[in-house]
Amino acid sequence: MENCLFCKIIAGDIPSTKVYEDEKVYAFRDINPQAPTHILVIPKKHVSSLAMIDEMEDTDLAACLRAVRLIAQQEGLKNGYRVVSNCGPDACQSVPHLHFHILGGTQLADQMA
Ligand code: DGP
Repeated sequence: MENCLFCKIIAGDIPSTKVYEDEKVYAFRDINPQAPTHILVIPKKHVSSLAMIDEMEDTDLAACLRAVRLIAQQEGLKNGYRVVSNCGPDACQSVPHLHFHILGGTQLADQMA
């Protein structure tokens, strides 16, 4: 998708610190980490948010969630981690390309909002 920041990251037009990639998924470190481990997992096929998943193949969505588990293992998040997908303005979604935040490496706040 033209003018999509995360599509440009997938294409390599904007640099990122890659932690995982397969044919359906790309994952990289968040530029503004909110935990010692903060990774973004995104589908390579553009979809703007979870609100639009009917536009996605189930296999692409499943690949993202399987990648989350693999990355958590790779990052040594043995004591747990949080997975967040901000969806729309009330959730302060700032990049309109579906992404799953993996947050971990410390005791996270009990409150989520
Ligand atoms: P959200 O607010 O849920 O839409 O999260 C978007 C995240 O994307 C936010 O935590 C910061 C991150 N981000 C924005 N621009 C870049 C970038 O150019 N590179 C990287 N690595 N992360 C970015």
